[in-house]
Amino acid sequence: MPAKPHRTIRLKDYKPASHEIDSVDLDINLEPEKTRVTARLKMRPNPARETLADKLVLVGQGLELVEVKLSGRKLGAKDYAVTADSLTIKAVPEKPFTLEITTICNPQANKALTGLYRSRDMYCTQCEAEGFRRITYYLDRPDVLSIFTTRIEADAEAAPVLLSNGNLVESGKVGKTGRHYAIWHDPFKKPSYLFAMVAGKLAHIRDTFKTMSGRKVELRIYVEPGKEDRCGWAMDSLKRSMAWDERRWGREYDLDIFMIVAVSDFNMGAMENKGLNVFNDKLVLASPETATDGNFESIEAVIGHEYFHNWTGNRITCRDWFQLCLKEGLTVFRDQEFTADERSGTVERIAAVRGLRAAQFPEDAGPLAHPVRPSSYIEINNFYTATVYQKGAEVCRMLQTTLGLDGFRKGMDLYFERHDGEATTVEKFVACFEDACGVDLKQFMLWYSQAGTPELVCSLRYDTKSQTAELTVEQSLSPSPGQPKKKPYQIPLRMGLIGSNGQDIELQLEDGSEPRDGVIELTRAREKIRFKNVPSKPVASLLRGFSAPVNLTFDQSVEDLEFLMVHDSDLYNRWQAAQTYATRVIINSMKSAKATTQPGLELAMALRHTVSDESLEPAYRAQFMSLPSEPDLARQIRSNVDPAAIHEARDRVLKVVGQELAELLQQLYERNRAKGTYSPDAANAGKRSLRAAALSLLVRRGLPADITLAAKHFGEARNMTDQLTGLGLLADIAGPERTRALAAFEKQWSGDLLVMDKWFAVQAMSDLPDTAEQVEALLRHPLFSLHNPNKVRALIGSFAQANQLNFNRPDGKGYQLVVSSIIELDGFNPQVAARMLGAFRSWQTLEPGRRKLASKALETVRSHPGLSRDAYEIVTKMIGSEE
Ligand code: 0A1
Ligand code: ZN
Repeated sequence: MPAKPHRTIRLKDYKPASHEIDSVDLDINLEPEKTRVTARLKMRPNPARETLADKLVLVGQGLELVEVKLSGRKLGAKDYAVTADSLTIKAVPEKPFTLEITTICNPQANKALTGLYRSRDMYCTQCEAEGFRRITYYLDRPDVLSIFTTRIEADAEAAPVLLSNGNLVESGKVGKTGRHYAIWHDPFKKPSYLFAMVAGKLAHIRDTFKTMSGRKVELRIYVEPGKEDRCGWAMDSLKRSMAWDERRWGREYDLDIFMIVAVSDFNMGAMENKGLNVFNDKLVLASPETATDGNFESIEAVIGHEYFHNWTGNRITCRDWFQLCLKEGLTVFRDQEFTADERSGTVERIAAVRGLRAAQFPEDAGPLAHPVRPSSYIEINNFYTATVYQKGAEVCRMLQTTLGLDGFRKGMDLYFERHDGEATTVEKFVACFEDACGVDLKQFMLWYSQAGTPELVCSLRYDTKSQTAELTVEQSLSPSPGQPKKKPYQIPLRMGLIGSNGQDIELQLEDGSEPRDGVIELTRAREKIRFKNVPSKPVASLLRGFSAPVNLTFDQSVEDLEFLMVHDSDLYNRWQAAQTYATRVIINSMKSAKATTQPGLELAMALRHTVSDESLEPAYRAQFMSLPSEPDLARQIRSNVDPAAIHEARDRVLKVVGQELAELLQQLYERNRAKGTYSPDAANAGKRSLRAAALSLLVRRGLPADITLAAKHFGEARNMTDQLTGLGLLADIAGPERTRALAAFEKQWSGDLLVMDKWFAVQAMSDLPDTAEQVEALLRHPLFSLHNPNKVRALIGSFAQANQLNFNRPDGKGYQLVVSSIIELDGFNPQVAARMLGAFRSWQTLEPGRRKLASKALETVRSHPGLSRDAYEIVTKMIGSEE
């Protein structure tokens, strides 16, 4: 029997809270197994309430209730009712009152890593989305904003550092008890999900930042003692984030101190708690020896992301969890713009689109599809998705593309002005752009309510006589769960027409007007756009910069693609043309594996021009050479997917490309050697990535010399980027070099758990045939632990989500392995378990044999007794139940 159904929460049922909370005084008395929390809440009926305010229902979970006082009077057992997840005070006055609640919780036993828990010896909290209710009974919802004052008391030796949101107002010893305390006050109203508290033995580095109005802000990064020397990059990223938010959006920091704490056990990447960001340590700690260029870049992006939340999320928060994209989509958009400005705009755009296509497109095409603003959920933690985050960011980007940079900025300024200090909605956000720019965005709102990736089918006709080019665009949208019929979107299509000389032709519409920045606004299911004064047959470059999150079908000849790869003034679309070309070659070679003996020859020639163009950034050329991934190809094939056939065909083509370009690749490899000491900046990282891309294609040839070169790259590496590049390549090649390299890496890094995550991941991603067995063995490795989410993601996540070949092994071994780990994990950490289940999101696109095995594996999960609400929601949607 399936697990019992759980309650569905719906957007349309939103009702304001019964009460407001003017202030919260928390007194947290830390003990590993019995932490006593007293919450003093100053409350009053909410003027916006739709129900009577004569009783009060608070939520709470896993709490032991000690005492409740209403305006100073201790309540008797008959005055309140306690259930597994609530505390109801049966009668409260319909005027301001004080409620004092004392509860006990057990941080040591909290393995779900939400609420108050312990990571190693540290105490820390994670309250988004609904963790605060595990600390005390409360109106734990984002539209209840309050002023928090937090007193923390703990053993002075076990927890010398005591932190919470806001500014420190007092600290001292508690008599002669060996305990001490600190009192923090946050002057900004906030919802409970932004509350945080950290206590433990922590070291810190510090710096200061002078804001644009001249205020001095103290900056601190707290880490496990001994790790201080790995915090420099995070601090540098923080200061650049603060400066960028001022420069680009006019947004200044508002407290006297900004703190970041790195913790080892964390369900997600990081958390934007007001003035006290808590981070997964892998997104803080970096040194050249222990972190890759990719890690450095993620640290910069996530430090930026959490910092930018201070305005988009904290100062202006969400009315309810359905509005999650209001803070997340917007903040991802902001962090992407930050990366683009700090590094290279095109390279960032390519990376963002790769990420979107890899994570969000499959979500949108499968059983977990949901709109950027979902209309229902069972467990909100399941909605921290690629759709809410990444597609949500694309929606903001489209607004910017449609309104222009200045128009978008005006709308943002109005949003900050109108809604500062509020919990608001997507409608109110979009209204700011309508009002600031005098436009109607009604149709645009569909991007928030319809799921699925639109299909754009385009064709171009040229008429020599009238010198006109006519572009026909049809948009369509397939049904998705709960949405059988869809309406056409407003889509900003950025485009160009390129003349035979390789130059862009000035776009002139029929009425003589010129589209701004080459952007055409599509609004109908089918439309024709005519361009006049086009002197000769042009080549069209459509969806420049990926101006909308759609699938584009445009029947272009190989010659046109080759032309675009060389001439398109839009570098993003040059890259896209190469991807489209390569996809076509690989898929064709699958269809006629025998007929084409050398698939990829022409592709190699076409790549050569751009790859060897020294005027282009190395990082861009590296992206240009990174041909479509196996999941990229599976997405194009769409149904009856055979991952092994894809792997084989891709391998075959890449081998030819490696052989054909060998001389050029060797040159690139030699000439881009970094000189001097390691620097993580974009230019140096770009060189390393170009060398890595060249080496990876060379190794495809499978020659003994290539394997020696990969082993040498590994052995001579002076930084983690090069070391891991070498190890990753060797991990796919059975033989003594592989064994030696893995053993050497383990020996060198077994004392560093973060670095060991890379060792687990590299093996889990191997395409060797016994990878599933290796992963199974690694689950028993002494350094592996299901209790550490980073380890779970490194081993199980990498295998299930980044190893299409072996996860989908035709005998079902991959599925079984993953499912049994997920079931065990679900017993104590449902959030991470449910996330891992996402690996099955495309199971229905597989060929029948694998589909059957995947379905069986999912059934095993569904029928597991005691399945969490988190996993239940995902698995039932995935299978398509009666729900
Ligand atoms: N708001 C965070 C994401 C986040 C969500 C839930 C968490 O707890 C399980 C933790 C972090 C962000 O966007 O960075
Ligand atoms: Zn965020």
